Amino acid sequence: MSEKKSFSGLATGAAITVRAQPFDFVFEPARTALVMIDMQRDFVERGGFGESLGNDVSHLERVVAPARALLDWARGRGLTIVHTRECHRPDLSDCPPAKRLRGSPSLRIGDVGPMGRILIDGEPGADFVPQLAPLAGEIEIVKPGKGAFYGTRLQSVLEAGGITHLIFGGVTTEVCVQTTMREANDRGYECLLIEEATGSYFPEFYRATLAMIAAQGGIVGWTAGLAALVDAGR
Ligand code: TIU
Repeated sequence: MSEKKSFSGLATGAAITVRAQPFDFVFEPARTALVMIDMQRDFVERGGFGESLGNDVSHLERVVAPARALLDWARGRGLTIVHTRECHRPDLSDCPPAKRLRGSPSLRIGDVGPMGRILIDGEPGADFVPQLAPLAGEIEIVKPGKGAFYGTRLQSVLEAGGITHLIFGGVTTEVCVQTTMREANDRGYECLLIEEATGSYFPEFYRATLAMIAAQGGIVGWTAGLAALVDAGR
C-alpha cells in the first residue's frame, strides 16, 4: 500500500505550459516540487567519491551555475524544494557491502579522503556544494541508494504536500537522476528534467539519457531547456 498515491489531476487556472520533449509539459506550481539530486562536493569536486571511481569531475562543474538558476527560479515560483544527498551512516550500516566493495576505486566509501570520509553523512565531501545549499524550510532527503525513493521518506513527504509533478536537476544524469525519475514515474509522478541543470561524467551517457527519457512518447517523462521553463508562464 505504501506504493499507492492519489491522482487528483490538475486544478484549473494556475497551470504553466513548458515547451518540452516529447511534447508540452503542463504543471501547476502549487503541486510541483523541484528535486535537486546530489549536488554534493563528493561528486562535483576533486578528491571525492566521483573522482575515486576514476571520473573527470570537471564535467560536473559546469552544472553548478544552471542548477543554481533552476533553484532560484523554483524558489521564486514558490515550488516545494527537495534536495537529496547520497551518503551513508558513519558505521556503514546502511551501505550494502556490494556497493562498498565493487570494483577497485582509489578510495572506498567510508575511507578517509581529502574531504573527509568518502560519502559519509556529516563529512565535508557529503555536504552540498555551497551554491546549492538548502535554505531554511526546504526539504533535505539523505539517501543510501541511487534512487531517492529507496529507503527514504520522499514519497510520504510528496504525498503530504499534494505534489503530483516533479522538476529535476542534479547529478549524475544517468545514475541518480535517471534512477530517481524512473522510481517517480512508476509511482505516478509527471517528471521533467532540465537539460542544463544536470550533467554526467560521460557526455555520451548524458545525451543518451535525455533521449531515452523522452522516447516512446515520454516513457519516463519530459526534458526541456532551462530557458523554456523560465520563459513559460511569464
Ligand atoms: N557514479 C555516478 O555517476 N553517480 C553516483 O554514484 N551517484 C549519483 O549519481 N548521485
